[in-house]
Amino acid sequence: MLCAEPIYMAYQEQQLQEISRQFQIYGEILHAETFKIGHINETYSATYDQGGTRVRYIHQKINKQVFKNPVALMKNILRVTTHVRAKLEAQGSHDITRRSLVLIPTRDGQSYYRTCDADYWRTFVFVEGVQTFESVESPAQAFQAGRAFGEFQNLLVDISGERIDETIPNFHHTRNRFNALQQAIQKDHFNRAKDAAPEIKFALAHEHLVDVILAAMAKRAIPERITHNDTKFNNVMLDTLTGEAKCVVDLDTVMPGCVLYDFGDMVRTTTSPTLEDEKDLNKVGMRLPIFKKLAEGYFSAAGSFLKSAEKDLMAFSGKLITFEIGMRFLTDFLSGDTYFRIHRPDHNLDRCRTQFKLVESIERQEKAMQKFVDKL
Ligand code: GN1
Ligand code: MG
Repeated sequence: MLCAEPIYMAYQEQQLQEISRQFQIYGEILHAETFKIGHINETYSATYDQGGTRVRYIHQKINKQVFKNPVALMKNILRVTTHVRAKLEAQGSHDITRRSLVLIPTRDGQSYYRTCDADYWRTFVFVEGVQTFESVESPAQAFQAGRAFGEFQNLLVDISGERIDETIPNFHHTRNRFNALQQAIQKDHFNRAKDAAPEIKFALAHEHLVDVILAAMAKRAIPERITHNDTKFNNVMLDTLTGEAKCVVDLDTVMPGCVLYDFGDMVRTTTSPTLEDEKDLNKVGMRLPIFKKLAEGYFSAAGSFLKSAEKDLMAFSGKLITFEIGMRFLTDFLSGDTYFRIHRPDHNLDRCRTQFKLVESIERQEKAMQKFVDKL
């Protein structure tokens, strides 16, 4: 379960107070806490007193090393959340402010606030009565995760107008990710390749995976769609009482992509009982019953638009995306841990090992996984 851990707070309450004044929020911050969520942005939850009622908001500082164009990124998020909300309203859905993120505008009507240091901040309504989990605890949760992201993709199939901006170009370009790893191995700036010899060997031996989806997309057998691109299980908010998925969060990487990247990352983050950085590799593995529920949940929402070429690669996508993120962790380890926030030495290497162990587990069960999908 995700909790607000006051472990590290780069911004103190007073500074957050200053930032929060820029947004259309009434009342004063009573207290604020760091949210230990994600490896990239800085996130705080802040409690305000509004006329005697306590109300919470999320304040987030966008990592501008990773997101080079925060203005375009915020334009995407505003477009996507507005579109989703309008569709939910048209469908007569209830509980809409808990089913899609709500951006709070700044006092001058912008979706973000830019500080004098050129930092970009945004504010969301805090969705109450939901929980996020780092790993799946029941098949029902896997179903909910699949349904939530399937629904999200489905809500975006008809977004019209100009192409959504690519906030990080080639984000899931697995060939580029492989090349970046090769370069990091060659440079070996930090003399760490010797500590990761088996992982490097594993990665190089799996090069054949990296062009499969890219080739299908280049041939247009698989279409470009608007996808979430960071479908970790902890990006789904589940209702605390009913366990039903309410809302998907972390919309920074919503961009044109392939639905299989989303499904693959769900396989990666739901099917193993472990965390992404589990050190005991004996515990890491793809659980087929969980996979089945995930696929069922995803199909219940995405089945209406999926093409057979997409369906055919669903089990493969789990292996590919797990491999991709393993490569990214390994690249960052070899390059001095500059991208993913780490909390201990060798953290990125541990994360890579967990991913590669999961790739092996998927490899062993891929046929059974795809056989199940084929019947859906
Ligand atoms: C990063 O920050 P977070 O945890 O939401 C990364 C994802 C990775 C993920 C691995 C923009 O997401 O691509 O899958 O870590 N986001 C970016 O946990 O690189
Ligand atoms: Mg993210």
